[in-house]
Formats: sequence, structure tokens, C-alpha cells
Amino acid sequence: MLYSIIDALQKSAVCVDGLLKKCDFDYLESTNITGDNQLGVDVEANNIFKEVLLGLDSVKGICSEEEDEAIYKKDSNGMYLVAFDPLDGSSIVSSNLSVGSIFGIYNEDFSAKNLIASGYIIYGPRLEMVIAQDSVNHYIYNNEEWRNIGSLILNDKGKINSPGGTQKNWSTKHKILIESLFLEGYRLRYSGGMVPDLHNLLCKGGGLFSYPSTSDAPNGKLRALFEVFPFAFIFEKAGGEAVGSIGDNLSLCRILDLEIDSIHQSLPCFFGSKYEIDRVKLAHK
Ligand code: FDP
Repeated sequence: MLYSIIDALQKSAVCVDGLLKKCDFDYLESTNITGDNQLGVDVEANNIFKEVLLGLDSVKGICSEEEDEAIYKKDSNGMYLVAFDPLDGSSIVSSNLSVGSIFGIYNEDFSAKNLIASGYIIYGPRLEMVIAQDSVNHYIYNNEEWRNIGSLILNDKGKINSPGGTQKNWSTKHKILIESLFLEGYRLRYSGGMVPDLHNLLCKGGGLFSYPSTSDAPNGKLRALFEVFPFAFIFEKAGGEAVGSIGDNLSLCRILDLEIDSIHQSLPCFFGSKYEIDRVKLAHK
């Protein structure tokens, strides 16, 4: 059953990759519910995933970053719900940097505790996909078929620092943390796309990706259902950790223990190997 969803996502990935090659990156007049300007490809990619997923018997509903509300099928016997960001990284797509699609597969409802699998597709020089269930499997498309090229496992400590958000709006605690990692020898890698930036950490065995609470965005920028929960699941299954906070309570907890009030909610978040997440917890105490 889950296999049918993964198969559908792999087929959709090839279609979205084709869309991106058409070089049509104009903004539409519309914005999504979060207020982001929509590109034509955001909407087209959304329609591809939406149609394919709602066409599966095993899927009883979906929820997309580009849709105002979750969509539930009438009289469905399906077991699964799928939340997705059809095209993450709209602001860098026109400069030909890698972008991605992110998805989470849920039982019962869209709460982190019911997440049973998640993954992402990365549209870069190559088309790749990562799927986390019990372990984290890395697939590559060779223009004919998807091949599993092995599993992604994080070391206890990495070497990369990927700090998101506008630096002048970081808290002093966060500035000190980021600077201290650089002083330890961590190297900066930040493209501005969550998928390639986190994929880089997963492929290189670890490090820290952070998108904290900032003075202009106290709830961070990255969305729980479409971005943060799926990556938290992937990082944990790869042997790393993911922490964040919700609302006014800024104390950090395991992301997959957090509960959201609305499907488009965003939250400050930190993904990394054990060492870096320990550093985050200490610094943000
Ligand atoms: P984008 O706005 O281009 O869609 O989810 C939004 C996102 O990109 C992430 O992919 C990325 O990590 C983040 O925003 C980048 O935000 P900053 O430019 O504020 O760092």
C-alpha cells in the first residue's frame, strides 16, 4: 500500500523535473495562504502531485503548501494521508540552483506522532529521491528507472554549518552558537534551498542546519507539515536529531513530539548530528 504512494511520487518527480526543464519561471498574480508569491511551476507541480495522490485507493486525503485547506476524499477506504510541499525553493529556481519537493505520509491524522514515512525529491544536476521509513534510502533516476544507491547515515558529529534566516535578526544566543561552530572549524554551506541544504548534510554525514526564531519572524519560516516534520523524521531515522519549538514557548523539544494548531504553521527548527544538536540545546537554554 505504502509502495503505491512511493511509486506515484517517483513517477510525479519525473514529470516535475520535466516542468523545471521548460524554463518558465514567471511569478503569477496569486499568493499562497502563507503569503508567498506563486510561480507558475509551483501551481503546476502542485496539480501533478495532487492529482496523482488523490487517484490512489490507499490515500484518503492530502494537504499541500499550495492549498488553503486539507482535501479529504469522500467514502475513501484509504489508510494514508499525504502532506507535501510540491516545489520548495521558489526563490532560487530562476537562478538554476537545486530545488526540491518534500512529503510526509501519515496514518489517521496530520500529527507528527502519526508520521510513518517521509522523504524528498531533489531536482539538481541529477534527479534524486530520499525516502525514510525504518532507514533512509537514497535513490537516483538514470533516465529509465529509479535505482536505490544505499542508505544515508549521520555520524555523531559533522563539519558543515548551514545557518538560515536574516543574520541581523538572530538572537544573541544564536549568533554566539553559529560563530562558535565556525571557530571550531565548521564550514559554511548554504544555498537558500531547504532540500539541497539538508540533503548536503545527509550526504556528508552531518553538521547543523538551523532556521531559528528571528526578531522579524518569531515563529521561524519553515512550515511544520510540509517541511519540518518530514525532515525531522528523516534526520532521526538517519541517526541524527531535530529540535524546535512552537508558539510562545521557545524552549526546544524534539520536533516529532510537537503538536500544531494549524496546517500552515511554521516553527523555528534545527537539524543535525547529535553533537551539534547538543550544542543547540545548550546555547538556546
Ligand atoms: P523559498 O522561500 O525559496 O521557498 O521554504 C522556504 C525556503 O525557500 C526554504 O527552502 C529555504 O531553506 C528558506 O526558505 C530560505 O529562507 P532564507 O532566505 O530566509 O534563508
